[in-house]
Amino acid sequence: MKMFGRTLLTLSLLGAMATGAQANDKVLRVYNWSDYIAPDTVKKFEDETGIRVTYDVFDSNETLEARLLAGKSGYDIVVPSNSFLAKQIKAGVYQPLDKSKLSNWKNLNPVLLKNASASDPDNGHAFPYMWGSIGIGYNPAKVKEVLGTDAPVNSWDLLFKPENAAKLKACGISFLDSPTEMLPAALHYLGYPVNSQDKAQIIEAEALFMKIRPSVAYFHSSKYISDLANGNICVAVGYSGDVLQAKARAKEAGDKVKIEYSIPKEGAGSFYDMVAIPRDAANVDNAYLFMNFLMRPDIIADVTNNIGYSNANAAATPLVDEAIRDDPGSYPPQAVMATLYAIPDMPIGIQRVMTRGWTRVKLGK
Ligand code: N2P
Repeated sequence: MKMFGRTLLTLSLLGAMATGAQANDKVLRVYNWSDYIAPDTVKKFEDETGIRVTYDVFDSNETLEARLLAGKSGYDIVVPSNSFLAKQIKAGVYQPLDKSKLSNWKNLNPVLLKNASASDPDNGHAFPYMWGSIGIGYNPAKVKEVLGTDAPVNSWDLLFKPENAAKLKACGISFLDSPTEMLPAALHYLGYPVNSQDKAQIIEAEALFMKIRPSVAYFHSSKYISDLANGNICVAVGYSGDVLQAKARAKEAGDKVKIEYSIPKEGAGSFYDMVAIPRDAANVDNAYLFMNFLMRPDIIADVTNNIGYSNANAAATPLVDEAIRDDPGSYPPQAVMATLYAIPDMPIGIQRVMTRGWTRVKLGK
C-alpha cells in the first residue's frame, strides 16, 4: 500500500513536472520583418492563448536567409519573401504544413494562394501574409525644389538618370540594401529580363548604380521610414507599405512634411511575404496557433490598417479601412498591377554574383 502510495506520489510528481514543462513550453519565437505588424497583435495572441511570444525583426531576406541556412535559428515562425522561399524549401529549411491545424485557411485569397504556389507547389509550406511593391517614396515639395515641377516622379528616370540623382543628392536619396531587389530594378530599367542570369547584364546593372553612387546618401531597408517622415531624405526606393507608414507618421507629426508613393510607369517589383515554420522549430503547436490567429479576418485586417500593406485574406477585405483599400499604393488598380513584375527567384550562384556586385556598389568601388 505504502509502495503504491509512493508510486502515486511519484506519478503525481512526474505529472506536475510534465505540467511544469508544458507551462514553460507556452512560448513562441517569431522572426518577422520590421514595421510589419499592428502594435497589439502579439499581445492579443498572448492574452488569448497564454503563450509568451519573443518577437524579433529583420529587414532583408538576405539577413533572414543567413540565419536559416546557418541552422538552429531558434525561431518557430519566419516570414521569407516568395522569391527566397522555393530555394529554401529545396534546402529543407521548412516543415510541410499540416493544414488540418489551420481552420482559418479558408479565409485566404485563392488567387493570391495560386500566385504564391509558383514558389511552393500546393502552398505546402507557407501562406501569404502581406504583399506589396517596391517603388519610390518621395517628398514632393523637396523634389520640386531641386528638379522643378516636371520632376519625373512616376519614372525610374528620377533616380537612374545621373543628372537627376546628382541634384537630388542635396535633399537625400536612399535605396534598399538588397541586391536581389535592387539589381532587378536596374536590369528592368536597362531593358533586360529581371531574372537575367547573364553576368554581363548584371554587371551593367551594377554599373548603373555605380554612376549614381556618389549621389546616394545610404543603402538601408528600414531607416528610410523615419527619415522620409521627418524630412531627412527626399527620395527613397522602398516597400509600398513602409512608404505609406512614413506618410502617416509625417501627417501625425503635424503635416509639415508630405510624402507620396509612386509605382514608376516602367513597372516595379512585387513580393509576397510568406509565413512558414522552420524544420527545427521547437514550438510547432504554438506556431500553428499563431498562423491560424494571423488568418483571422479581424486580426489581419487590423494589421493592414496599421501598416498599410495589403493582406492576402479575402475575408478580411471588408474590414480594411476604406482609405487603405482606395490607396493605389496599397491596392494598385488593375492597369498598374499589370506593370508589376515578381522579384525573381535566383539560383544561389547568381545570387552570390549579385551580392558581390552589390558590395562593390555600396563601397563605391
Ligand atoms: C516591412 C517590409 C516588408 C516588405 N518593413 C518586404 N518584403
